[in-house]
Order: sequence, then structure tokens, then C-alpha cells
Amino acid sequence: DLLHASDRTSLSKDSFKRAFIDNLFYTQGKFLQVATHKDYYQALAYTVRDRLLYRWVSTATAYTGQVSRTVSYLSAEFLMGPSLGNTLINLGILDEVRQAVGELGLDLTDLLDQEAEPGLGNGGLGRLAACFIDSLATLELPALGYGIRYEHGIFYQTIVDGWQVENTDNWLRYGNPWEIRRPEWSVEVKIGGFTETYTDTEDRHRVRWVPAKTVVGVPFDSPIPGYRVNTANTLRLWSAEATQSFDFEVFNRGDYLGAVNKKVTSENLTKILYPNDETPQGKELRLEQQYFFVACSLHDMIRILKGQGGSIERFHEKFAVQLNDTHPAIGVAELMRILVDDYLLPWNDAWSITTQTFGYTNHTLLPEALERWPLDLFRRLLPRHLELIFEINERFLHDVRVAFLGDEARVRALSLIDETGERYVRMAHLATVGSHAVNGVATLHSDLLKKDVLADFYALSPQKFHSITNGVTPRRWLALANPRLCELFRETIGDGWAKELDQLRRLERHADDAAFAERWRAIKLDNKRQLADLIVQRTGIEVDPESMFDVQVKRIHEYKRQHLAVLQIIAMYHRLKSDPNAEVLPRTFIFSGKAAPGYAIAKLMIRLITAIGDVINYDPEVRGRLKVVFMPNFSVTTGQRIYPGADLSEQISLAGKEASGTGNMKFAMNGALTIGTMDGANIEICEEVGSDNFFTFGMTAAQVEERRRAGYDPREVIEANPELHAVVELIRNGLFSRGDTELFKPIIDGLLWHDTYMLAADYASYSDCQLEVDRAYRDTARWTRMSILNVARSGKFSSDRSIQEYADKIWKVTPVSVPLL
Ligand code: 26W
Repeated sequence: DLLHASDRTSLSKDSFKRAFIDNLFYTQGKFLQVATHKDYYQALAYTVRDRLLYRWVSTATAYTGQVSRTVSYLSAEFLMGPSLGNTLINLGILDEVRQAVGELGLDLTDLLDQEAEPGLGNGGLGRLAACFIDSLATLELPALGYGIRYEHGIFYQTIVDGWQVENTDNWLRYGNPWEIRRPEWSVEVKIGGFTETYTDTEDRHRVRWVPAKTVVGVPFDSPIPGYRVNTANTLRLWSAEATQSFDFEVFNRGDYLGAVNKKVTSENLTKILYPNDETPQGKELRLEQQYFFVACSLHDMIRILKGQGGSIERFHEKFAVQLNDTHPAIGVAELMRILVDDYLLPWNDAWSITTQTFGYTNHTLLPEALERWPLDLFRRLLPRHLELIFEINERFLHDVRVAFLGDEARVRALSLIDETGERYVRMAHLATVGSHAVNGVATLHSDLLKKDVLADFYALSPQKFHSITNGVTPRRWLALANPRLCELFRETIGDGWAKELDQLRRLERHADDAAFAERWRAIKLDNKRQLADLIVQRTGIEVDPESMFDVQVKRIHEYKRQHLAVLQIIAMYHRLKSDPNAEVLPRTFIFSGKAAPGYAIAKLMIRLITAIGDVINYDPEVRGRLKVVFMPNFSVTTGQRIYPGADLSEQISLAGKEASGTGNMKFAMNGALTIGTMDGANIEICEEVGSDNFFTFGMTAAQVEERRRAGYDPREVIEANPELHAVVELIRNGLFSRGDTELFKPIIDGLLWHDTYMLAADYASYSDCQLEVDRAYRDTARWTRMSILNVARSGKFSSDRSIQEYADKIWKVTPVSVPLL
């Protein structure tokens, strides 16, 4: 009763204003006249958090004593983005709060901008995890997100002289009002050492792990509110701390620095997120990070299970654990270790529990992205786990030999240990063998998994394989990012769409309504004006909101082919220079994305983009008709401002390389049209919106394979295409490098001699397709209609649909509704 009508829970405006001032005084120690924007933000965040905590506690109460299965989503990355705006949307109080702070003379948008972005992820995989926990809460499914509380998230990118410069991210500098430290649930994690055998009281031979060191994992919890439901689930991130502040033995010898050293080393474990996407670095600290958070999480689940009076034999009945790629795959060995060594369960019982517990999602087909750990590194860190993996492998390979009589090639291909050269543990194999379900993230990707990367596993156990196409949360990517468009939705179809995205279909009947189309265009133009303001602010480049905004934002990678777009831009520029009076449709090319710090070619691709901007943007003959912009530091926050202002979405990876893509979905639901290859989820977007409303080009995955088999020579293609040849020559001769013919040589040589991602082969088709885009854009009515239909038919790409499929096919979990206390 004390909770009710309190200034900490009430959603009324007056109560909210009182609470805000109260927090400004008593959490920030400031009064209105001297408070900074950061103070206001913090006071607001705490005010909103109180309202959220009420739901959180109610949810925790409802889940306690609840027998239903809980989802544990294990992910090394959660790219959450700022919490405040999203929380206001999900609690349904955005407008009231805007008013309340307005009455205090503050602008909500300014305050939202104060929040540091928790960039605890690299890109697609981490952002998917964030969308998924939003959907889990919205669907009222009992779930925990488990991950790592990196002190420094993905680096902050600046552009200096056209080059990427990495700056350390310090998102915790001003504190994080959304997390609560829970030292009482800390976990001790053992690492290193050796194993020895012993004889137990019943005279059985057993193995004991004698670890070398202990690190403490401290959980930090954040509430994850569902959209307009009482459910608020938990994101639990682990931070490494030393067991003792310092080593007294060393200290007493007078070596103060030496004594503190151990503490520093332990705490280094969760200091930094590895900024590589797609190429694992085989770094010891990374394996340690993975084991650390997985060990903490499994231990935590067992604590919860026991707290509910459950026995360890029922672990899989209480928890469905999903492995977000192979980063947490060590969990298979860790759970076996717990069951066999700590609980003394017979091997087969332990294995049955383990495989019924885990599900594994694969996110990439690139061979260089498949995680493998050198055996000696593995043994040094996790000697007992390596023994268990050998045992799992032996039993598994026996089954393989029985299934494929005498096929030793299969045995080598399926083995958890790669023995082709230096010996490695293959984490994807461990995850696949240790799980009851394996899934790809789009239809094509899942098919290719079954056909290539995991073909032998598919032959062995086809029933394990599933396909679940990715999705994104419409709360952040529509309701929060594109308020103007959502206002039009509300007037036209109500606001059921935010929970049931398929309702956007009801917009279809307005696709030919001229007045509706006019409003649609006005909204897009408004969004483009805002984006143009941001661009000039961040880059100094003035762009025309009336020009077509042609956007490619994603990690910089050769397989994503940002340089294919560059070749085409140069061709347009060349065309315009050859005939200054040519009818050129004005376009603004907007690129944004980070390159892995050690990925030289990707960084050079950024340099090439900024270099062509430096020439094209300032060439008077162009008369502003073409602009090339590189927006620094692509992030969740900048994404929220870019997608709503895009006309054209570039999704131009080589077919068969992009597992799914999720940016493609965010663009489509914000009314951008896609120019894309038949890759990843592009195929399904095209299917949904209709091929008349989608610009496809390039080889299919099958054609790519065939072309390679037939022997591919990029030089032949380039020489046969005068346009492409001219473009390559312009770069090669130094037009974009002030005569320096060395600067871009690595890109040009790559193109001429290898062209691994077959830009040349797809170039002509891409270039033609861009002309088709021009034609469509000139016909304003046609373009607007296509845009409306893209949005109306994007319902499939809600992460609610993805999560419902996981719940039904893999997790077997059902909703639990939460009564407020
Ligand atoms: C350390 C090495 C490493 C790091 C990250 C290897 C692989 C990864 C991720 C699997 C890379 C990633 O983010 N993959 C992307 O996952 C998205 C979500 O499923 C997909 O939409 C993207 O197509 C895929 O590239």
C-alpha cells in the first residue's frame, strides 16, 4: 500500500514534476539555477527508473515460485543504445514526460541527448541481442540476458585528415543510473592450473581441477521493460573484480605496486570490448572473457534453480540457454564440468541435460570468422574443460563412425579438434554437438549452413537444424526514431502496430491516396532536414534535403562492398564531368561505419570515401548535384537519426556472405527503398514488399559459386567494361590522392588480382540498377507509393516475430503475465 500514490511510482504529471525536483536535490545535490544538462538528465533518469523499478520488483515477484521455463540469452555483446527514450516509449509516458519537463523550462530532446551510449557490441550480433531482449519482455516471456559489463565499449570513431582514428569510449564516466550492482550474487571464477586424478570415497577414479587463480564476477542488473506490459526483465552483466584488494604477503614485503598488480590484472578481464567483427584474434584475454561470463551465468542459474527448490537434474526444465554465436560456446563444457565433477552425475545423464539446455545461433558463414582456439592456449586457461571436450569428442566421433561406416574423412571434418595443422578447438562444432537446436538467421543463411559450413552435422542430425529470420524492435527503430511517421500511423491505423507490426498492412489502402502521399513525403523531407542539420554539424558538409539521400551504414568490410558503391559514385561523377549539362539527379551519398582497428583495407576504404568527397563536394562543375559524406562514429544513437532520413538503402554484399543484415530492415520500415543483392534477409524483404518495390541486382549465391568454379578473372571483366575501366584508372592515377599512386594501390590491386568479393562481376548490374533507381525517384508519385508499400509490408521484420519463433520452435516457453504489486 505504501507503494501506491507515491511520487516514486505515480505516472501523473504533477507527481512526476515533484519527483524530478526531488531527485535533482537528493541524488544530484543541485537546484534548478545551477544544475547542468547532465544533472537534469540524471534527475530525469532516476525519476523514470523509480517507475520502472516498481514493474521490475513486480516481475521478480511474479517469477519467484514460477515453475515455467526461463530463457537465458547468453551474448558477449549487448548493443543497447541509450535507455531513457526507450523506457519512456515502453512505459507509454513519453508525451507526459515531455510536457512535465517542458513546464520546468526544459526540452526533453536535449535531455535525451545527454545519455552516453552503452556501446557494448560491435554491430549486428550485439544489436540483435538488444532487440531480442526488448521483444522477450514485450511478449511477457521470462528471460534473462547475460553478458559482460565492459568498462570500455566499442571505440569512439573520429575522422582526422580523412582517416579513422580510434578513441577510447568511457561510457561510465558520469555513472550509469540504469544499473544496480548486486555484490551479494557475486561468483568466484577459477582459471588456469592443472588437473589431477583422485579416488573418491566409493573408490571411483575421478578428476579434480586445481586452478591457478580466482576472479570474482560481480553482476550489474538493468531493467528491461516490455512495451506497455507490466513485465520488466533483467539484463545481468558481469564485471570482474579481484578477490582481495591486494596481496598482503607481497605488501608486507614492502612491494606496494607488486601487491596491487594482481588486482589490476583481474580487473583487466572486463576492461575492454574486442573491436573485431568477423575476424577472431585468438587472444587469450578474449577466451578468458568468454569463460568468465559464461561461468558466472551458469552459476547464477543454478543459484536461482536451487532458490526455487529445484534439483540439478531438472536444470534443462528450468532454463533454455541460447548461445549467441560461439562466443559463449564454452558453456557446453562448463555445464558438463559442473554436472560431472561437482555433482557427480553419470556422463550420459549430464550430457542429456546439457544438450536439452542449449540452443546455438550461428551468425556468419565467413570461414575466417569461425572461432578456433589453439590447443595449448586452451589447456593453459581451461585444462579441465579441454579434457572434457576430448571426451565429448571421442564419444561423438564414435557415433559418427557408426553412422558413416569407415568414412574417416567425415570423422576428420566433424571432429571438435582441427588437426590439419596446428591443433585447434573448433567452437562451432562444440556448440553444434552440445545443442539440441542450431539455427541460421535468415532463410538463405540457414540453407547455406546446411549445405556448407555445417553440412556434415546436418547429414548426421537434420532434425537439429532450424531457420529463424532476424528482426528488429519497432519500439526503438520506429516509435522512438521516427515520431513524425508514427503520428501519421496513429491517425491512420491507430497504434496497435507497435506491438503487432503486421498491422502496418492497413496502410496499403492509402498507397494511392494523393493527400496521404503528400503527408508521407513531407514527413520524409522533415526527417531529411534534420539529418542534414546533423551532417553539417558533424562534418561541416552542407547537403540539400531535396536531393536523394542514398545511404550505406554498417561495419566497414570488404564483403559488404562499400567500395562497390564508391566505384559507382565515381562513374556518376565521370559522366557528369564528360557532359556538364547532363541531366543528373541530385544525390547525397551518406556513409557511416567503423572499421576494425587492425583491418588495414577497411580503414583504407574509409580514406577512399572521404577522398572522393574531398574532390566531388568541392568541384564547381558538379554544382552541388553530388555530395559524398562520411558521418563519423556510427552507433545506435546516430542510426536512430539516419534511418528515418534515408531514401535509398544500400545492401550490396556479395550474395552468400551477409548472414542476414538487420539495418536493411530498419531502413525498409522507415520508408527507404532498397537497392540490394539477393543476400541474407534482403531476399525476404524483397519477397515481402514485392519485387516491383525493391531494386535487385547482381549474382545470386548459386551464380557466385558457379562463377568461381568456372574461373573468375576480374581484369578481363574490368577491361571489357569502359565505364568501370575508366573509374579504376581515375583512382589508380591519383585523382583522389593528389597524384599519389601508392595510397589506394592495395584496394586497386586487390580488385585487379583477386577481387575476392567479386565487385567487378556485379558492377555492370549494379550500375544499371542505379539508373533504374534514378528513373523511379524522378517519378515522385511512384517512389512515394513504393515507400509506403515498403513500410506497410515490413511487419515480418519485427523481432517480436523472431522471438515468437524461438519460443515455439526452440525454447518451448510460454508467457507469464505480471500483476503489479
Ligand atoms: C571475434 C570474432 C567475431 C566477432 C563477431 C566473429 C563473429 C562476430 C559476429 C558473428 C559478427 C556479426 O555481428 N554477424 C552479424 O550478425 C547479424 C545478426 O545476426 C547479421 O544480421 C549479420 O549479417 C552478421 O554479419
